[in-house]
Amino acid sequence: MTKTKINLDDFLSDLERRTPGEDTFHQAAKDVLPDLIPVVNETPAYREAAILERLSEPDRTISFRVEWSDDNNVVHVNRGYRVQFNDAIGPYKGGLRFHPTVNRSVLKFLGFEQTFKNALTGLPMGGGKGGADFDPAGRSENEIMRFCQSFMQQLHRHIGPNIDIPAGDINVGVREIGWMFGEYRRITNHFAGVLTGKGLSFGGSEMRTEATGYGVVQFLCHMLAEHNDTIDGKTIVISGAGNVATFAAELAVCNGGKVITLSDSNGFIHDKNGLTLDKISWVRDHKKQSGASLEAYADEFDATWYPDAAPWSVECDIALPCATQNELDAEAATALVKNGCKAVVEGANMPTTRDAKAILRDGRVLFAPGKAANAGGVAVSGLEINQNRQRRSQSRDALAEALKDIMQNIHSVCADAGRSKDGIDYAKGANVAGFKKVADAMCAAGIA
Ligand code: NDP
Ligand code: 2IT
Repeated sequence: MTKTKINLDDFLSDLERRTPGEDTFHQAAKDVLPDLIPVVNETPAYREAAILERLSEPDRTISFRVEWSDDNNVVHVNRGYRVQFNDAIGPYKGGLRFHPTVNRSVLKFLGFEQTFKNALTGLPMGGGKGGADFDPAGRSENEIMRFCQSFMQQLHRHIGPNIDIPAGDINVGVREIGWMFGEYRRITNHFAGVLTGKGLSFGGSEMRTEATGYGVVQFLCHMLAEHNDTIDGKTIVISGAGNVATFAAELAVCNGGKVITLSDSNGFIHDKNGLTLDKISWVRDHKKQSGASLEAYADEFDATWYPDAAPWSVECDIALPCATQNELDAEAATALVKNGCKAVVEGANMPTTRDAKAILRDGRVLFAPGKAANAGGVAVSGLEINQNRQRRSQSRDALAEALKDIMQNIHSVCADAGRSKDGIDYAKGANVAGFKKVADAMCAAGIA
């Protein structure tokens, strides 16, 4: 029987009532649902199967205690999580984040976004996210390794190559994945493709490290081409100084862009001469030291350090927020519009606040949402899964080509679904295209 049409305000207030205090998750829902409700109301099969009610509740949220001892044998307790959001189109897939701001709400927003993102890649991956409120800043290598091992002692029972395949995210890179993979094998005696982002010598994929940042710039180039423009000679402001930011900077520079900022949780650097590949590589080496600040860049090169600030007031053509959620707010968006910024492409997940997005829209700034623009990372993770299943590695060239094809396809799928007489709404296009794939799979699976 067809249910009555969904009303956005009623739906959101019911969601808020059922999930008190989960502000970041509510924010993601408010971003996405206005694009999905018209689709659901027009599609009786989606209403009858209560697709939206089911998609706004994760399949399950697992949380566990992680105990570990520091170098002085002091015992610490953190909280670990895995949010298995939706497995309609494939095993749960998504990163693990270690950061003091991690909580259930943050991981639910990330798992929700991941579900649509993974659908956009065209690969069979469901959505999940996990992590812990552990802060690795200032911790020794041994302490971080012990934390990774303790975390896996809990997580291992919930994951598997056909169940849930985590990867990295903030503060979890190839080193941490190696420690977690080692612990998984120690506990289970299984060598299985249970994590992606592994080192190349034990089942990792070429191009995975570069994939997210490179994919962001590839998406940007397609978006500019769609609007008869190119990246060549453009001034680019980037936030973050980690995996996504530095590889986005690298490909932007290789394609003729002039990157003039990077940032971290302490502030940002403004390098008027522009970053070079050598300077980017210096940043990567420098940030490998636990808790290292980007401030040292200003001493090493001819650049200015701005403590406790984000780079959005620096004049630019293009802005790439690549650090964390809600880092680009209304004030930042106002400055970008005022300075003539033409495009904002999200490397991070939900870095742009809702108010900021409205300001960018009114200022006619092109906008690409993270679930489309940063999907290159999880896409190559999907290719790592395939290589692990076949026990064969593909060449770097083949994977670089595959990444390019996937990013081009994501761009055209989002552009087609977001096109109207007013131009292209990439955020709407990404939401609708990702949603339909998951919704159709949920309908096909029936109701238990
Ligand atoms: P990294 O840990 O490699 O780098 C994160 C960077 O962001 C660091 O420079 C860090 O500064 C900065 N940062 C983190 N939290 C804050 C904060 N609260 N305020 C200001 N700066 C902050 O992470 P990634 O580059 O992997 O991830 C960056 C973003 O990209 C995240 O939103 C992540 O979810 C997203 N993403 C990552 C993918 C991947 O493959 N890695 C794939 C798709 C999206 P500091 O060093 O001082 O902590
Ligand atoms: O947000 C993301 O897409 C990631 N952190 C990557 C997830 C993955 O499984 O590679």
